[in-house]
Amino acid sequence: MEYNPKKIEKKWQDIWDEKEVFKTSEDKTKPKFYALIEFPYPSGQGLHVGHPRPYTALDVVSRKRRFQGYNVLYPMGWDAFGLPTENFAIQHKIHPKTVTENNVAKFKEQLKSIGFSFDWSKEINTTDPSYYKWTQWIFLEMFKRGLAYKKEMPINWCTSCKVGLANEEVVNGTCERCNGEVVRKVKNQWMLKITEYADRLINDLDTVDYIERIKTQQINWIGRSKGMEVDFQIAGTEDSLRVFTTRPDTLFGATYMVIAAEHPLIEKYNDIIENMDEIKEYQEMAAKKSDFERTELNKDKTGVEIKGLKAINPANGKEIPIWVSDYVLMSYGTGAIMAVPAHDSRDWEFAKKFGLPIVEVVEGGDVEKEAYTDTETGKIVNSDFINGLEVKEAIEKISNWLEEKELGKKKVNYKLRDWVFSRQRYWGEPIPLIHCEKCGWVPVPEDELPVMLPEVENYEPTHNGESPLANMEDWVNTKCPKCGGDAKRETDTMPQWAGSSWYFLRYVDPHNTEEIASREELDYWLPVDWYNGGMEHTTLHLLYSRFWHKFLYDIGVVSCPEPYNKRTAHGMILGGNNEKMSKSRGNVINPDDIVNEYGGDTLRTYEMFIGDFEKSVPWSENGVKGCRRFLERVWRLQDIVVDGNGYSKKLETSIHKTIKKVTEDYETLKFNTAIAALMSLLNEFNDIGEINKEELKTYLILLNPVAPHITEEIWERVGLGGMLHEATWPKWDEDKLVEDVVEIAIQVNGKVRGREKISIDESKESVRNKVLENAGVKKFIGDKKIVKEIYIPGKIYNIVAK
Ligand code: ANZ
Ligand code: ZN
Repeated sequence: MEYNPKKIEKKWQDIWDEKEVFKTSEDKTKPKFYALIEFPYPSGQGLHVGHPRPYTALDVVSRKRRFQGYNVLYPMGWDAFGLPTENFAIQHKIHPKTVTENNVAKFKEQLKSIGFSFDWSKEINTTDPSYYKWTQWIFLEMFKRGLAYKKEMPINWCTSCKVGLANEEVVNGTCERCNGEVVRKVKNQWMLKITEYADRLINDLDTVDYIERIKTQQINWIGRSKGMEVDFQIAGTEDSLRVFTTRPDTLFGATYMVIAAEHPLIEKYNDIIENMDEIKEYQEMAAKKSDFERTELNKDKTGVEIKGLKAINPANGKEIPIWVSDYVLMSYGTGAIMAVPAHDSRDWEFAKKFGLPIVEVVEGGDVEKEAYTDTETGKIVNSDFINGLEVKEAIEKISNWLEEKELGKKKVNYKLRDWVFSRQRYWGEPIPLIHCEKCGWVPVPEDELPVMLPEVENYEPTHNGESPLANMEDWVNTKCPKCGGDAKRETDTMPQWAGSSWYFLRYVDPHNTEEIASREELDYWLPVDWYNGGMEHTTLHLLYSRFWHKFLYDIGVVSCPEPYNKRTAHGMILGGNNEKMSKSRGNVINPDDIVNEYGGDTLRTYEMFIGDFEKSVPWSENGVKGCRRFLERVWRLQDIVVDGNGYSKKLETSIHKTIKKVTEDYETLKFNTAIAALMSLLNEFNDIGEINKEELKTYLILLNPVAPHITEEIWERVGLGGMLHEATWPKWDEDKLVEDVVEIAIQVNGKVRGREKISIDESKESVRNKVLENAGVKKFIGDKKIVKEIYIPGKIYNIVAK
């Protein structure tokens, strides 16, 4: 029979489903393996070929671990709240819930056609009230402990989605979702104090096995910076201006100061400042720019000097001017800096542009040409009592001096900001709080959770930017749970990142109605053993979920401080011209087409064979065809199988080597080289012309994690006993990894002209290749024509040439 994936793939998917082959076992004495991939957002476009890459990778590992006796949890679910669904719903006038249901059904069907070994009994959906009840519960626990607070703050406002965005959702000054213009707007927002966890989020990276670039990105994102806060007196007042600096050693070189456009000092000295009009104008201009635009390094520096105010440098008592410029952000440090143009590049550019003095205080560069920023070499100069010291020593000495004089104190700052947790949109979890004039913000009582997302007529945001829930008077007006008086519900919803911040906990016990998950299940399954996802989630989702998990650890819900033991990342699959696949470029490949034409096993094999798993690679239809041909050749192994026990002498070494290679490569993301090894073993089988059942068994088990349907089918047809998924993983024998090697002599026209080492079982063709490449032999054959070759296996190779 021909290889026909259409027939066999559906058959095996149904058998696995019916027999619940991939359901986790209740037997908690077994070692566990919890494999996790980032659950998809069920978009209207359905799956694209990028999705199956990580899914197949951990499917391979999961299937292998099951053969090795592990109790494996490999779950799947839907991260289904969010803007695209809502926007689609608005456009097509379909309820977001219906849109989500349709999309989920489509995704699920697609995933099933690829044969992933998900335990579908653990399926979750973040938009289910039974799920978001617990998202709300966690939020309230944070609120009760002061980790959620409301704050007037400038937010990034997308003028087109009409929604506040987190900094992370603003890409190059535009909205990540719609590319619309983003402006700053002041709004009352719910915030989560992730900054309180900043140190632990850095320090605990030492306890987990994440690939290095993920650790580095997280550390940089949190941006811990050790420095000092120093007070500069404002001349003629009792006030002082506080700055944050990482280089107190350069204090003598501070020739001016800069404050952010929003700094309160401006308001306070309104009367004294001589050029208020000019400053107001500058403030208005700055308000239109995002933090990103303001801090862009190459951008031309702008600013205005504040006339009528001066500061006093505490080191030398000199009066220095104060400027306003947008290169200093209100949201970092104190919103003010001491400018040291000789040793800071931004200050240098600014000073050059506005003709401000540049005073060298660390030797080693030419500060008229550029800022000298090296802190490793060079001695302090022009700095009185710290002259002659190295930078590090000088920092230490002047810090102590400033602290003694009560002019400054040591301070650690973070780039990480608290998390803006409000959205003025419909399709999200309602924030379960009630506002009472008398009692303030009051949590909805636990037994009234979830606060259900009500049905609305219209889910477009209101033109004043409130969530559409604000229009529903029946829903908004309620009673205060504390005093019983009239009160109003919060109408903001949670951001898209909420549901994914704890989903890995729900998977272990998704139907629990009493708690997030039972303690027993949590203690057994957590932490996640292996989590694979995209690099684009390193600083957002991965950090947010570590934060939530740590909070749940602190309140005693989970027993481990970190959620994921190991984190890896896959590269992207690119479309034509090595570009990211996208609808707008028209280069998206639909996995359905590949499954239909070549089969799910071919798709899986190709996605694992396509190249280094961690790197981005272009899609190639020829590559797909090659993998299909490989599977056809595997299919034809049925024709050469013979009875027999144990591995034959001829194949023994190759088989043991392949077992070792495949076993190790699957665990180290080297799927491509594992498949290459299986291809080369297949060639050997075909060279020899027959294999016995034992050899076929081993081969099929090794290939099964990559191509599960075809291998099960061959197993059944040949009658290898039971079903393949019940088999155990083969072991290799270290002693059998080396082959017996012999040396043969090579004669040309009766005389020995060379020698070659070959293995005892090496095929004639392979020996011939070595012989003809042998330097001595080549030389003696020269231009002559080979007329005869006789090979006495393992002994001598005779060539007659004329
Ligand atoms: C004087 C100085 C001299 C500085 C020098 C640097 C080099 P990180 O490492 O990022 O924490 N700074 C402080 N607050 C700022 C704000 N709100 N907006 C823009 N820049 C700000 O960098 C800390 C340094 O960035 C601080 O140290 C300050 O400049 C600047 F040779 O103070 B420094
Ligand atoms: Zn009240």
